Amino acid sequence: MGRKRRTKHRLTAGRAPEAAAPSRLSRAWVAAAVLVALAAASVLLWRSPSASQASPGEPVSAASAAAPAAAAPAVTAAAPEPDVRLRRVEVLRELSHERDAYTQGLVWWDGVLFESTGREGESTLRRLDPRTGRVEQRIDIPPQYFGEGLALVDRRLIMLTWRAQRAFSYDRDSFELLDTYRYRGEGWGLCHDGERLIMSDGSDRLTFRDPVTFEPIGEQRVRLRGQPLHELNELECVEGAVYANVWQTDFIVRIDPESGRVTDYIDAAGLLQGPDLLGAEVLNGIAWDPEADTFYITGKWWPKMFEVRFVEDGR
Ligand SMILES: [Ca+2]
Repeated sequence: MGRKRRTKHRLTAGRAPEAAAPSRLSRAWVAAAVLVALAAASVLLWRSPSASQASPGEPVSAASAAAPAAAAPAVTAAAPEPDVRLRRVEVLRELSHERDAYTQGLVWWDGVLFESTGREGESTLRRLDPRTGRVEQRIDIPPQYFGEGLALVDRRLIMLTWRAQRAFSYDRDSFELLDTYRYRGEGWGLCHDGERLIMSDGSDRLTFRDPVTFEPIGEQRVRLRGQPLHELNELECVEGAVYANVWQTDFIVRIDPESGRVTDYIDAAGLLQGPDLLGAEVLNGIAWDPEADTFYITGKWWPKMFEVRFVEDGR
């Protein structure tokens, strides 16, 4: 993957005024020490697991997949600002998830789940029974394409590809290919808020698109505590907000798409345990069931899917 790693959340201590009195200098050193501590916490919070150089298409070992869970305590230590709510996942139910599903997109609609999966030669579009996780319908995507995010617009399922700069539109019921759209850049996550499509590309940018023409109609940069939040991946539009899981972490953020501000920070670490981690890759896939007001969460090659709620973190 040719994408450059980005420097994230760099904090600079800044110089103390040269003519400052000793007491002011002391305060400056204390402030500098606090900033250094914050920077260290930020590095802990945002460091990638051992698979940091892997692309979304490269398998990651179970140990790597488990790494974000081990890093979870750093989140608490990072002490988010009061305006970012820290929440956790309450598991309501577990259901099975096909182990060959390298999940890239997940959408709930009228009692069914639609899922897109990735990797060249293995990408698929599926319909699942959310009561059991069983695959009820499936088509293969042409092998040269690496499937990515998925959104439903009326009767059309729109599926991104990672680097081919094409999105495919499929009939919701028959999975017949209806149309192909072209776009620039990478395709990661996609959701439909009822009026527009919202798309991520692995950066901190959300691009708004016309749901009929797929043309860009605006964009928003996402910030967590004032800092750019990169590697936004699978998306879910929920009542005016956008939920995104962040690539290579077990964290989900709730974003206000109008301001770009992260309002909620959800720790989803530890969903998979023990043998279920074997061969499993990162968390990816988030869908909202508006009837039950619950979320479905899974990951790449995860053997399970979880129906959950996001609740206040009482820790
Ligand atoms: Ca989704």
